[in-house]
Amino acid sequence: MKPAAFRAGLDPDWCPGCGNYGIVAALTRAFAELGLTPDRVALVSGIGCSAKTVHYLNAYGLHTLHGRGLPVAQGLKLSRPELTVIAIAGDGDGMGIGAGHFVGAGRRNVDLTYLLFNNEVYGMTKGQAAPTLELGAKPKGLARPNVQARVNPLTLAYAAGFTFIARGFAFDTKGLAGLIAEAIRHPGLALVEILQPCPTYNDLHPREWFAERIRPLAEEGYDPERAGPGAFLEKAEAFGDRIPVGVFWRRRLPTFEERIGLASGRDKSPAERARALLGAARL
Ligand SMILES: Cc1ncc(C[n+]2csc(CCOP(=O)(O)OP(=O)(O)O)c2C)c(N)n1
Ligand code: SF4
Ligand SMILES: [Mg+2]
Repeated sequence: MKPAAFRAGLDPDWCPGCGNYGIVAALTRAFAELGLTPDRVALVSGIGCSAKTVHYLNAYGLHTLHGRGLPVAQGLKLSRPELTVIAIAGDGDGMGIGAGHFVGAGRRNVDLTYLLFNNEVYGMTKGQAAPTLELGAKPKGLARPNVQARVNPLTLAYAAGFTFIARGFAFDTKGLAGLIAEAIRHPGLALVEILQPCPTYNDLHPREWFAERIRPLAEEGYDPERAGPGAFLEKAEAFGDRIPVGVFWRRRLPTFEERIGLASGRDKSPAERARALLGAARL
């Protein structure tokens, strides 16, 4: 199927220039590259501008509660393992109210993909500081500079146990699509942090600011399967004149499904597994 087949046909109500448009383009491209079909993909989101993504794609979609996308996505994946499950969160949704679920999910390593849209603000509620905003920064939505320190989604994911950790840029459609496809292919919990300009509330980091700074890790000879914690931290904490993008960490460890004996293949639903076990004639 072509990427356009994954578009729902609704016009997004995001602001002009929002990075979310680029993310939708990358997502549909990744699904097409992987040969997926809409009936095999489920998107689960919390609340925020980012969370509306599920409405604009032609696939199963669940728009849940603020910070609660991950628990719903994990439950869905365990009950319907044949689906490609994508959890979508904003930086407020995922690193604020949903941060406990982020850590808990890292410990489990359920086979799903988690996309964190990082615009450093609470876009939907008019630009308050998100947990990813740097201490002392003052984007236009804030009356005074930010008084809290920043949390880094990549290093928090490492500490929690995510087995695939990547970062992409919303307007690098090809590069981001490649990262999302790699994350989906990875057996286990995969994070893709997406640097997402919010032109309405974050004037500090517009599209051009990121475009001048992003540097693909692959061009620096960095190997996410061999890099140790020190090399990982050095790359993950670089956020200035050079902002690395790409895969930072990849390890093949037993998934939650494998640990509890659930995994009999990614492509079998519970009904299909039961049929295989008991014999089609008896069902
Ligand atoms: C329990 C609860 N608390 C607060 C809110 C209000 N609220 C809606 S979206 C949001 C933050 C959105 O920011 P983010 O997750 O970064 O998403 P963005 O809009 O930037 O994509 C908040 C605090 C809510 N909907 N539910
Ligand atoms: S407020 Fe920001 S994140 Fe929300 S739609 Fe507008 S530009 Fe996008
Ligand atoms: Mg946000």
